[in-house]
Amino acid sequence: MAKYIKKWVEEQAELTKPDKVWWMDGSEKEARELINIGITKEMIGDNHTFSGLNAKFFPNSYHHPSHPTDVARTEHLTFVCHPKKEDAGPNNNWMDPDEAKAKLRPLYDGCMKGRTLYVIPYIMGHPDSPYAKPCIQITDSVYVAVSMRIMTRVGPEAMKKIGDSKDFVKGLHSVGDLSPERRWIMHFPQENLVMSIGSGYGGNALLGKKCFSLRIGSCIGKREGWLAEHMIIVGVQAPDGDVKYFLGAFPSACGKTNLALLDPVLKGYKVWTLGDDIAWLNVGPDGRLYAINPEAGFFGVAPGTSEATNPVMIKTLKNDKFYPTLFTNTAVDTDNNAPWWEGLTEARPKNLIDWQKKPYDPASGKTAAHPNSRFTVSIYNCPTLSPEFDNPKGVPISGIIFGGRRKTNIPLVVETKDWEHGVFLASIMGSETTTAALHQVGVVRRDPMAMLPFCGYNMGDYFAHWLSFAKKLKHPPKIFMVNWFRKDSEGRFIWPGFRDNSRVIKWMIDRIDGKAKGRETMLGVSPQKGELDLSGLDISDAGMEELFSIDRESWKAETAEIEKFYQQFGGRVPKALFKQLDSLKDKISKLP
Ligand code: SAT
Ligand code: MN
Repeated sequence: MAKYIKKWVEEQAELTKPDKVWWMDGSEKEARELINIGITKEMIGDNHTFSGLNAKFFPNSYHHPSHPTDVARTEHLTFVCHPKKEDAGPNNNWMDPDEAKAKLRPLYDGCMKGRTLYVIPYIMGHPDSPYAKPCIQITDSVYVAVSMRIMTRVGPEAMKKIGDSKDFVKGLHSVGDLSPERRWIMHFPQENLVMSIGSGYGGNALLGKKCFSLRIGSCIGKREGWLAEHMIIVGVQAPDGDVKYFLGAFPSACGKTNLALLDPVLKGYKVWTLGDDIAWLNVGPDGRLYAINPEAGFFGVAPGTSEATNPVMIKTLKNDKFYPTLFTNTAVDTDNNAPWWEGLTEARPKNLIDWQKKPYDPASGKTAAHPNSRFTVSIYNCPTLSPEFDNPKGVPISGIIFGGRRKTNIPLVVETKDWEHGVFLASIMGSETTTAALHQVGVVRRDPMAMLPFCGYNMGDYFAHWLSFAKKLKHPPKIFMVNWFRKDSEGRFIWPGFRDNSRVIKWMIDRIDGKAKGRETMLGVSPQKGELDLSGLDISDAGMEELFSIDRESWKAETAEIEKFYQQFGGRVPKALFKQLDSLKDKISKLP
């Protein structure tokens, strides 16, 4: 066996002292054994890790209740440990690597006593892809082991790919005692290492996801000349059969997953799904930008997902092709043992147990499913999966869509002037907060490229890395900025959104094909009157105008905020972006 893998695993076992070490082979037979362990043996508090759900509603489906305090990513406990603090930037929590390890060591010492250590060999990306990365994760949770098999490609191929090399990404995970007091998610970019303890939640514990594919991945990409991005990948097929590939980056609560599985309202158009969360971008031999989705599954938010809002996802969840599908922290309808969440059906079932498996009392004022309850399902179960998904080369990208949730300022759609201008607008993108719990509602939170919590190094350097692609790309994709969330003076959404967003994508395709002329605006090219297909849509001319209106005073305030935002990065924001900002300010001052 590959000697460095063996050595690393032995060292971790010496530290964590499990009763047993289990090398995963990634087979379905093994997944069934692991599920069975979760149903009969492993516990989280008073609950078993898994319980079987009714296959009539969702085949191969299992319910998983998490520890009550372990329901989301914990950004304040997430650190990126570069030797120098400035390299982590203000966008990351930082700790000195030696100090971080000294802190973690005693927590890992003996943490797997009485438990099984699962070794998960996995590949991010297709095994034959030149852009794929082989990795090894260790965990002591069957939930994590089974989830990794859905979300990544687990199996001996990863070991083969690593061979006798030292060069593989390492992840050490333990649920520890699940206490937020002893919970840490620490990244060591110099060693391609993640150490995570105290949480079993997706983004904290499935280390192939945000930890590796984005934080560590962005650092590797910086060194190797590629980009690890928080983006969906879709192919959009026009009535003539031509398929163009798009990337899309949106902060949370902007309908990213719905766009990845869109059923277009426009006749003859079809969306092919390649990814709903992460894209790795490389310049291909032909000078075009190529994207692969390093993952192999969806870890999606359940509440709000229904036949009406996302019929393709419901079909995905009802597909029995890939075993199994997990429902984490949803409620369960006890009359038929089916998972349920707010929004799945209009009427709430009579007899529910909540996400902690306690009888649900609607009078409590709480939701039955946790607001961040999730499903974990294989992408191979998706009926709109692109035939190109397993193409090791990835897909060539024609357009990149950046968006946010903004009631003012950002128009429905603009095409940026060129790569640099596109990077500028992406670097200032933001979203208005939607939940009162953490932030003031309606405040713009800047989230460049939707990467703020996921860029593993100083964001100023990240912008420079993005800009460097201008020279490398012979045929750069067009960069678009969209906003589905403009509101009128009475606070109502002007644009219908959802399936109607395909109208905007059609215009992008027309621009790429040179079929739409567009008109110049302060922010870039927007559709001329008549260029957006509005057939069958009830929207007034005044409404359409409002969707694209640019107001001088609120843009003045916006540029002042952008300047403050840039200044945080301690002089690392490239001059080219300050120049772009100056030129924007100049245009604003000339507005009527
Ligand atoms: O687990 S993920 O990080 O993908 C989901 C989330 O919490 O954002
Ligand atoms: Mn995400």
